[in-house]
Amino acid sequence: MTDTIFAKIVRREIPADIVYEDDDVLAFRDLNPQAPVHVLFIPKRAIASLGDATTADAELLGKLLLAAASYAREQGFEKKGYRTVLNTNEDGGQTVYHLHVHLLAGRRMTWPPG
Ligand code: DGP
Repeated sequence: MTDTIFAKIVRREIPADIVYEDDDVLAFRDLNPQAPVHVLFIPKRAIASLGDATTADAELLGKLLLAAASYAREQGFEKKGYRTVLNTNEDGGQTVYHLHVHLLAGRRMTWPPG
């Protein structure tokens, strides 16, 4: 897959407001926030899109979701709730082809999404 802005963030080649990191996952604030809290959880080992993930990535995908849930809990959003989103390819609204989970919190979300 081609290099992306998120791979550059993982390598610390460009700055980001990093809020969480472990061996496999990096999380940083979205540059264009759509909610009071808008954090992106990405695997350090890049996967372009959800459609490119395989069973070998199952644990990594689980870690992304659990990291997002853990951060939301720490930030006090467990009771009120929050939204996690994975945009996939063009119709899904994906613009950066390094798989990422959006965590949106701090306002009431609407459904259906735009
Ligand atoms: P998506 O549309 O699902 O591929 O989401 C990509 C998100 O990434 C979008 O909400 C804006 C954010 N974004 C794009 N470039 C940068 C960047 O350089 N830094 C940060 N922090 N976020 C970025």
